[in-house]
Parts: sequence; structure tokens; C-alpha cells
Amino acid sequence: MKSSIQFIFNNSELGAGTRGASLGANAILVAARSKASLLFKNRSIQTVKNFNEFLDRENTFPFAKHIDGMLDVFEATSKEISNALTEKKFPLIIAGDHCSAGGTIKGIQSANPGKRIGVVWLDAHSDLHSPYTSPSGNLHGMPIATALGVDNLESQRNNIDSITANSWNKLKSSALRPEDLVYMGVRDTEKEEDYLIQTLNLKNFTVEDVRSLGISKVITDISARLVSCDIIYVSFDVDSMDPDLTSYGTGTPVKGGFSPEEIKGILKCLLLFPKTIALELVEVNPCLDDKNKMAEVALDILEHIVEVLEQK
Ligand SMILES: [Mn+2]
Repeated sequence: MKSSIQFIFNNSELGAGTRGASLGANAILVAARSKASLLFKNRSIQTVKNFNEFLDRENTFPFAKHIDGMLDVFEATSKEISNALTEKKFPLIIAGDHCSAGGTIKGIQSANPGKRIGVVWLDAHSDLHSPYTSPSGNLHGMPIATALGVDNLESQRNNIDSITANSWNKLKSSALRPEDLVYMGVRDTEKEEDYLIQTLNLKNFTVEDVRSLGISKVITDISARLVSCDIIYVSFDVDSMDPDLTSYGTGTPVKGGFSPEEIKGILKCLLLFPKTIALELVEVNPCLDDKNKMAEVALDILEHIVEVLEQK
């Protein structure tokens, strides 16, 4: 399916608390060129318009930083992803911070009206906060809450103003049912998120689960869980990997993650699901790195992804 892969760079870092994730996709491109990789050879790259200039303005939304700009990010992202899917392409997205993935899910929804979407979210974090619960106000901790359409008022800690509330309601797609979400590698959550994981009965395959059960058993279980979904989106935050086995070139590294080899095995199986229609890699941050190491790890994984897709 070589011709149908569409690389999409989404260089937004509006949702991150640390600067530099907007350079992640280009850091991978640089790694590819310096290693004479064929990954991007003769392939077009679509670039989503970014709104990172909002970072140079005063933030007036302490519990959802730059949410005004994030509305633009979601709109631009959704349009680009929806267009690629409508053209029967497989979007292979390399994005900055993970928040824009909420826009990706919106785009998948708009290109597939009425279809039931399954999401496999590989991440150290559950990204379940809302402006009502976030301790940091960083939007990259909220994309899954936008997809599920949850506020989690039971765990409310912030009193938000009406502009934040209205903007938040616009970000929410509610495109995802809780039972159609599968986490992998989540190991750093806060109590507000734990509340949702428990009450919504969200499934997480921990690193230990994958090691003790084996990848194939876990994949069989995921396939069964998502049997009622029509299409599947895979979202891969590089912080799902162990920083000591990869690099600290990501915004919020957490020890105890997957190895790159485990990730390759997992992604291969997920990509071979006939229903999988898009994959996204996020949170490479060369500003936090030593000699672009995380981008090199990501490059190796992306080469594997393309190989699998070409054989699919
Ligand atoms: Mn993360």
C-alpha cells in the first residue's frame, strides 16, 4: 500500500509545558537525512498549519493554557486528517505535543460519520484531565478527555471562567466511547485521572502485563475488546518507552516503559489489524535531548512502521 501512506507533520506544541516539541518531526527528518534513511524518500509531507505564536502572547487561561489557539489547532488538524482519509490515504502523523491528537480523532470522526472509532493509546500518561481538574493547565494532559467528552466534575479542583468552559466544550468531540479505548504503558497518573479510569472502567495494559502475558495474547485481547469498532486509530507517545532505554528527549519522561523493540512488536500487530486506519507518533523534543537521540529511535520505529504498512 506504498502510495497510500501520507506523512503529516503537525508541529503544534501549544499544549506542552516545556518548549521544543514543535521541532520533533523535523528532528526526525534531520535524523533520516543524516543517516541516509529512505523513510521520506520520494514521499510528500503535508504540514498542518500551527498556531505556536500563541505562546508569544499572554496566556489568559490558567487552567487550559492557550485554549484559544488550541481551537485553531483542532480545526486545522481535523481538516488535514479528514482530507487524507477521504482521499483513501493512511495518515502517518508525526506531531509535537499530544494534545493535537484530540484534533486527529475529530478528523477521523468527520471523515467517517456514524462509524465507531477504537483508539489504542500508548503513553506513560492517561491524558484524562480537563480544565476543571488539571493541576498544570497544560492541554497535552487532556486529549483523551476531549475524545471521551468528559469534564470529571466529581474531581473538580479549578473554578474556570466561561470563556474557558465554552472553548473546552468546542474541543470535545465525544467521538470515543470508554469501552473503545485501550491504553498501553500508562504508569504516571493523578488521582483525578484514576477516578475516571476506575469509574469508566478504562483498560490499561501495563508494561508488566505485556511482558508477562506476551504481545500476542495482549493483541488478541485488544482485538476482542475493539471488535465492535469499525475503525482503529493508534496514538504513540514516545514517553511510553523507557527513557533509560531510549532518551530523555521528550517533555515528560517516566521510567519503567517499553523498549523500542517491544514497541516495534506491538505497533506491527496493531498496524496489521485490517481496521487500523491511522497512526500518530508524538512528543519527540530535540531541545531536551542529547545529539538527537530520541529522533533516531523514532526514525528506526517509523522505518519499521512503513515496512509493515507496505506489506499490508
Ligand atoms: Mn505522555
